[in-house]
Amino acid sequence: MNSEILELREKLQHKLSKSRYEHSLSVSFTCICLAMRYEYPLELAELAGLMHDCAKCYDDDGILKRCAKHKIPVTEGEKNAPAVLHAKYGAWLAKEHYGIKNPEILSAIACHTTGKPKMETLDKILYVADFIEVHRDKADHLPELRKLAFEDLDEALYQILKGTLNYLKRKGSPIDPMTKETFEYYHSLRSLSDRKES
Ligand code: DGI
Ligand code: FE
Ligand code: FE
Repeated sequence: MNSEILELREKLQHKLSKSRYEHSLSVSFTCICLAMRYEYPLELAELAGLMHDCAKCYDDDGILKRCAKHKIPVTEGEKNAPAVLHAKYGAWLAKEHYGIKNPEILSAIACHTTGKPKMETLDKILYVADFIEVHRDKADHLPELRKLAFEDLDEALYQILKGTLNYLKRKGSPIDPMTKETFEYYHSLRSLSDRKES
């Protein structure tokens, strides 16, 4: 077995809470399954899943401060919805602290919370895996979404984006414009592509 992944698991286990570490492992395994289905390199998917929440050892304020310290640009939208920033800061941490160099992995970590227009395969795999992993139990329609993820990755991505935006609106949470932009991009793609109404 690849020793890099074992070493990273050990490091993360010491940094993250027990439940966050378990979530990271589950996302990692779910990424592997989706990578098998969508013919993406398994070990890259495994690593992206493992590392995606590596910044969750800090709270939102701690992340904002660290972004300032390391001169990582933070948008107004991110300042207003700092919960999304662990993704961008996580990509920085994965590169600078954990030595991950692969740009596809870093991209997937960076956009795993808001998504972004024109996502690549690993971006989509991680975004979807984060939502459907085995210990997630709060979202609606999880059984259907889990099945859909293995039938049509783009449609699963779209449904998760739609559900997330509705959830944030219902809760009155601040929405990062990137979350909306991603939804609108995939909404228009879907309208162009075919028959789907809902
Ligand atoms: O870190 P996780 O909890 O595993 O998952 P995540 O990184 O996808 O974060 C999930 C939360 O992020 C979920 O409750 C929805 C929220 N989120 C996504 N886009 C936005 C957002 N929260 C706010 N406030 N604004 C957003 O634009
Ligand atoms: Fe996250
Ligand atoms: Fe996560």
